[in-house]
Parts: sequence; structure tokens; C-alpha cells
Amino acid sequence: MTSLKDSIYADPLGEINAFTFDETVVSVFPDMIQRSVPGYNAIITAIGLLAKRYAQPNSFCYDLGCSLGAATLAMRDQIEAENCRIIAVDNSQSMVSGFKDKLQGLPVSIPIDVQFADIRDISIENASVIVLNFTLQFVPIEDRQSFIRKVYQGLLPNGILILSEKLKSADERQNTLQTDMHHLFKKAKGYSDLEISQKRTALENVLIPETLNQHQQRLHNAGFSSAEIWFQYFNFASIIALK
Ligand code: GEK
Repeated sequence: MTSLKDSIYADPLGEINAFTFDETVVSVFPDMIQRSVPGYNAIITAIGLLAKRYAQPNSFCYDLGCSLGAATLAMRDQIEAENCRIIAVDNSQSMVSGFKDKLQGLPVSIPIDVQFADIRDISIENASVIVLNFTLQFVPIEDRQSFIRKVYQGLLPNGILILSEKLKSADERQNTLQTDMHHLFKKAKGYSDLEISQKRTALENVLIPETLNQHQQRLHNAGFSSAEIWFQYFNFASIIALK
């Protein structure tokens, strides 16, 4: 599947519908996410390296909200532990089909199961590595604590959760600064002011960011003994949580 340039919000739209991961988004997704999420490629590379360090023999590695499988493929390229399986889950049928198509042409080293499901409904077990790379922000806030508890319970001793999220700040000036810098980042990547503002409207009430403190609190409530930021680029951050 070739990735096209994202121009979904380039023309003025009379009515802006809530953002969904449909066929149109899937066709431009690799371009969209790289031009919208500062540090995306660096995080994907690091997920592979973290999986190399933390994947345990005879365990599962989960990529929850896998989209077209960038994190799954980074893990697959790095994992050396024997008899691992990667379970990649997404509730967008278009994403799941796109990822399955992409896998057709690729060599199979570590088995990969691509599942069409809501991550709130799946069972998680025997996991050494769990990746939530910019996915939790789309899960309704009221479901996040019970879901993170399930993630914790599915992890083996010494397991790791990599949680990447768009963050908001409790400090209004920092919030404005980070939001402005994110928009400057997108402009530097070629998006127009119109594209940025229409996309922002589409994501309202769909992508709900929280503060770092809220994430850390939730992770600790679930049982994680440590949850620290290892990467941040403006208001986009990634946390490592240890069981
Ligand atoms: C990457 N991780 O390239 N259940 C399953 N999937 C979900 C759910 C849910 N409840 N909610 C959202 N998704 C990827 C990028 S994109 C991030 C992740 C972004 C899925 C949704 O369908 C989409 O594919 C993905 O989570 C979020 O490393 O576009 O900002």
C-alpha cells in the first residue's frame, strides 16, 4: 500500500465531521502521523529497542491501537527472545485490512496476529511488552482506569508498558506555548493554517489529552511501581511504566 500525502483538510469544509480512522485517513496515515506527531519516528525506533531489551521468551508483545503496524514491525525487527508472538489490535477495520495487506509482502520472522477489536474488550495475558502508542487518548476517559488495570494485570513480572500520549499542561501559559509550538511544527511540515484548524475541530472531543500527573496517578493506581517520561517533544510524550 502506498502512502499518499495527507490533504484531507486542505479545502474549506462546510461542516467538519468528528475525526474517524476510515478508509480516507488510512490511505494517507503514514504521512499524516509523521507530519502531525513530533518525534513519532524516534519513538517507533525506541519501541523496537525497548522490545529487544524487555521481550521475554514464550511471551506475548501487544501493540494496542496498532494502526498500520509501525510499532509492531519495529518490535518484530528487534526482538531476539525465543518463541514470542506479537498481538496487534485495532478497532478500525480499514486499519486492520491495511496492516494485513502490508504484511503480505513481508518475511515472517516472529508471528504477528492482527486483530480487529476494541482494546477495552480483549483479554491481555502473558505479556512482556505492551505498547499504547498514541491510542489511550482516544479511549473515553471513564474507561481508562479499568483498562490500564487490565494492562497491568496482563503483564508478567518485569514487564513494561510504553505509553505515548499527547499531553495537556495544568499551567495555562505552558499549554498555550506547547499548542502554538505544535502548530508551528505542523506548518513547518507543510500543513496550512486552514488544515491545522479544521483538523483541530475534527479532533475535538475525539482525542482527549490529560496531564502527565493524571497519567502517572492512573498508572500507580493500577499497580505500576514506576512511570517516568523517557521522551518528550512539545506536548507529545512517551512514558515507560514498569510492573
Ligand atoms: C502507531 N499506534 O503508528 N480499540 C482499538 N483501537 C483503537 C481504539 C480502541 N478502543 N481507539 C482508537 N483506536 C499507532 C498509531 S493512532 C494515533 C495510533 C493517531 C485506534 C485507532 O483506530 C487508530 O488506528 C489508533 O488507535 C490511534 O504507532 O492517529 O494519533
